[in-house]
Amino acid sequence: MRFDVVTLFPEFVRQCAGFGVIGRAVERGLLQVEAWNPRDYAEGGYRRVDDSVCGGGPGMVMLIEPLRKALAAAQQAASDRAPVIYLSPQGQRLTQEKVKELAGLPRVILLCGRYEGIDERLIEHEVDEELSIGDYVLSGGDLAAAVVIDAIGRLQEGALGDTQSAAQDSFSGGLLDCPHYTRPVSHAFGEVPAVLLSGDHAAIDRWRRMQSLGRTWLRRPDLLENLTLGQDDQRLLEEFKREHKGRTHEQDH
Ligand code: 9D3
Repeated sequence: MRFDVVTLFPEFVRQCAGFGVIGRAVERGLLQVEAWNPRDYAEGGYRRVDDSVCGGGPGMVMLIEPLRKALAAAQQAASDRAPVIYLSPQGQRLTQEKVKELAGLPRVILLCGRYEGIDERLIEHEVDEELSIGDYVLSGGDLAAAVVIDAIGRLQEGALGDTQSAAQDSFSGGLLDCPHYTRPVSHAFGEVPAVLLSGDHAAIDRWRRMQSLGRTWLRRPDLLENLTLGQDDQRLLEEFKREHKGRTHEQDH
């Protein structure tokens, strides 16, 4: 899959694509990330990419022309026409469902704004879709683009090792992850739960499923509301609730 990112901070985007799972996917040729700087397409000695807001008010708005030219260059860099996604607070919220959908595309162009945003006419003419990464205020779309590349990139076939798996992801099953432990089994901070040392794989699977259900119930009841639990899951969750009662857990309610 190929990402072309239109950004005033191309070095930031390139750096982000150089680390960890995404860096390895790029090295293996599973993923390509290219950055296009609208400043390279700006006119005059000052290479202006922004101007004051029409109608008055604070801040600046990104000019149409440098962005239009940078987008055209990004489109022409590959043979097929790519959908243009504008990262913006006004967009649809990014979800794992949306991530999976986008992961099936051969290519997308990510358009990043700075300042107050970009001229609405460019959005109307060039943007296919607007996406937000959540209800908080960032200073620009560049970090959001890096989030999108990370979430989509790790789903590319072969990007994750065999020990990790996209199928096991928290949210993929609509539930939060179970707790994880490693050595030492005994530590001043506590013991590893005995079931995990039992060698009984069916019991371990049941315990993990129960923890996932229980933690989702405690921490993200909104996720549980969107699921219909099977009979086994309902029993596991009831068992968790019984064990939870009478116990106090600082981070839980
Ligand atoms: C203080 C400026 N705000 C006035 C109400 C508007 C505003 C403009 C530009 C708020 C944020 C931004 C920059 N944000 C993004 O470009 C952005 C973003 C975000 O802020 N939150 C979540 N997802 C995204 S995607 C792009």
